[in-house]
Amino acid sequence: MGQHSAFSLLPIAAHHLDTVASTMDAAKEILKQPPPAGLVYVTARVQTAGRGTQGRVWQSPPGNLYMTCVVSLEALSEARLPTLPLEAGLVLHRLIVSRLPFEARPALWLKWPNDLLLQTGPVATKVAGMLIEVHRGHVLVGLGVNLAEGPEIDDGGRPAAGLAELSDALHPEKRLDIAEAFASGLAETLSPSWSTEKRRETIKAWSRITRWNEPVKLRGRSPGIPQADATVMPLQLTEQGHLEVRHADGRHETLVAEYLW
Ligand code: BT5
Repeated sequence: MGQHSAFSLLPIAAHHLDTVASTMDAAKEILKQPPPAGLVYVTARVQTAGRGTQGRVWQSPPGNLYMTCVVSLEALSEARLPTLPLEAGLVLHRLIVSRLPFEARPALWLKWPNDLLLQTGPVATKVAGMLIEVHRGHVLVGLGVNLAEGPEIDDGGRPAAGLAELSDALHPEKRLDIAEAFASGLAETLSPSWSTEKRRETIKAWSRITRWNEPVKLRGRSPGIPQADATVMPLQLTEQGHLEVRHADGRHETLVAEYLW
């Protein structure tokens, strides 16, 4: 509890919990009191109601990593929000890559806006997901990383995989180590003030790590949209970090992460 890291400009405080409904809710509990300045994060061993975007379930058995980082929007600037998932994704990608054996590294890539995928066969498996929410003037960055196991996916999502079998550095025993490294990496990335140049660098770096030739499936969009489950081709990130895609009929659309709606 309340340990501080000397490695980043934003001070870091951690709360390690055992069983929670969701670390997003645990983080919101913490926000009922004014939190300390800097980055606060919560981890849990197990979640009983872990969630993804649009109310989807995030399966959360023991042995995987579940955490939520909280940073005040004041410290960030609102202009940074659209690119925040990209920045967080880059931190996550860098962290996991650094713990993978050299030969496995090229298989790891980021899918817009919040998935970390591992390409070991024709279908990439999902090894981590991020969920961003804004609450009481703070941004909450939730992260789930499959270490021990990739649970059975039965809701139409892509298959999941665990990372532990690839590297001892991604063993479930390293869970809190990985959490701390993610929090420090995020604090380090977010500490310098935001600039147009930083935004361009982020978009460039992220664009190198995604796979532009992999179609994106739009799952369960609002009813009434004809292409509710359309498969689209990603084209490029806009200057704001939104994703421009091409539909099968040639029409272009710019996708905006759900927490910005
Ligand atoms: C995400 O949503 O990928 C965001 C997941 C964020 C989870 C973290 S855990 C800590 C924090 N506390 C929470 O309650 N949440 C955050 P989305 O892109 O909507 O993906 C959800 C989909 O991924 C589901 O519909 C399933 O198909 C699939 N899925 C569920 N559990 C999974 C798992 N453990 N590993 C891989 N895929 C999973």
